[in-house]
Amino acid sequence: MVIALLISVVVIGWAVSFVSSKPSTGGTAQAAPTATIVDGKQFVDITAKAGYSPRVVIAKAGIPTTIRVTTNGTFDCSASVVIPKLSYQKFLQPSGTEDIQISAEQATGTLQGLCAMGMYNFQIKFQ
Ligand SMILES: [Cu+2]
Repeated sequence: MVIALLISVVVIGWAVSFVSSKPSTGGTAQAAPTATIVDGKQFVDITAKAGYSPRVVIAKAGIPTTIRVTTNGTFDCSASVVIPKLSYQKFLQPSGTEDIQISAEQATGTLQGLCAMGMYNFQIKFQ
């Protein structure tokens, strides 16, 4: 009796964890936009204005990538982009586009970009 109860608790616990973990992984993959790939080159579009959007982009690892940051009347500090892993730091024009080139070797793991003050951020997840 006790053993049967124990087994059912374990089975229910396993079923609950399986069911609850499945939508969360599927959910994040669907929610985050993916990078565009054209002729073997990858493009990640980020808009900088009062923060960054999208906040998370899923990209393919190991291929040359261009991060294209677009400003459009951006007078807040999201125009000053810092990408610590690339030792990249630049004040962008209030309106325009800035291409940040990443080599295939650099396109790995999670790349985080920040405003100069660190209050806004975006992530590119290479996978
Ligand atoms: Cu800031």
